[in-house]
Amino acid sequence: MTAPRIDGTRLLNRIKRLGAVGALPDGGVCRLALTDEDRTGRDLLVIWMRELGLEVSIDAIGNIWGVRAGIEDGPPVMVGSHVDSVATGGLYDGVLGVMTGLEIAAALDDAGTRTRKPFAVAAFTNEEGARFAPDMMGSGVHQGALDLSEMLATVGIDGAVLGDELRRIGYAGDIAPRSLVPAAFLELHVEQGPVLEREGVRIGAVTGVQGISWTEFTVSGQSNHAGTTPMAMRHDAGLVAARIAVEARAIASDFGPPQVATVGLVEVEPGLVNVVPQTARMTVDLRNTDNERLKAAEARLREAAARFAAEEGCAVTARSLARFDPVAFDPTLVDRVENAARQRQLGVRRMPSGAGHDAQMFAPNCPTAMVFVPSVGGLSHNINEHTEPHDLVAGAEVLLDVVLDLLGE
Ligand code: HGY
Ligand code: MN
Ligand code: MN
Ligand code: MN
Repeated sequence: MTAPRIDGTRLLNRIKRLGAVGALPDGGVCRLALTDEDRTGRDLLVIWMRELGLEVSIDAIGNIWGVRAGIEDGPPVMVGSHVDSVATGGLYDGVLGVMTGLEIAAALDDAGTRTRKPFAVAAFTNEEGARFAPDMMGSGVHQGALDLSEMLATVGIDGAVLGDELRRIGYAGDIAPRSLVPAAFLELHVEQGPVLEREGVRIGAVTGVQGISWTEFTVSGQSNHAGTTPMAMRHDAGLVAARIAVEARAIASDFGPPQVATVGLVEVEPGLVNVVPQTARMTVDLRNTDNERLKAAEARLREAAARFAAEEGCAVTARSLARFDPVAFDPTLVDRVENAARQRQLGVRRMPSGAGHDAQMFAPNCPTAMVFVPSVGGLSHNINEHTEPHDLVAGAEVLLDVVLDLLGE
């Protein structure tokens, strides 16, 4: 009996094949949640799961998981992530975690290994939140952090209703949320930041995920002639949006790391060169590992937005698109990730995650941990996202080692 081992070529081939779905002309992918490209990626995943003999389930928000039976019944050890992407996505964000789950199932089969516990591989709906906010939506519903009917009614940036899109692509399953709490949940993911590469460390033993706050501001002013309207008579919604953006940046510099602030979207109407903007819509993404600091940042931003609007004679509304508290992973499981890396003579360091992940939705309900591998140049949510093949495989091997221990217990 040989021990299960990762077949790096097979893993990299699956990543490559999924990367052809929604491929962009200059590299990278666009598989926005519940689009045709996402459906094609999902279909390929289900084919692979079935080829591996996994028992496939699809729940009411389209989460997909495949289970490999164990000697005993009961909750599986689950490995998961996502296959949807942002519009300028890379090949590895989310995909690495799901493909590694398939690879672990294949490695178990190759070795003829029967495990005490069942093993599950999962892909969660709309982890990115780019088309339909909030992010980590599928895993949030799966684990009870988000309400199914509320999420099904979500309207996307293109006006589509999430539930309609789910039915349209054929992934409206009938399994209710919270149908499965795994024995443990693990996610392998590219770091998406510069830390591991900068320090020359191969593996990140992720200790948790920082708090996330997404707010949409809508400013209403008055369109007017750009040439004839004195500055004191204007109600310039565009100016208010610009001041909010500058304030977001000031918050990040005043609070200092790890506080970050991102203005990802700014739209002004009518958006014409000679018309004072009537309305402006923008999003601000604030994150911090410390929840109290994040709340202070949110309060400062909303107070400033109201003040800027009042000074300009405009109205402003703020709508929360996502709000997740910081999450800590199971320290003993983080230890296992660290030890597994060391056993393989891989440099490893503990670190929080700057990005949100499906794993954070499992952390309150079962032992959860994540493994990071370096992102070249710290790039992600960018078509040039890259992780060296040997690092992708090393991450998968560390995950395999941790999962094998858990499957046998
Ligand atoms: O926004 C995030 O951190 C994740 O990529 N959804
Ligand atoms: Mn991701
Ligand atoms: Mn992402
Ligand atoms: Mn993730």
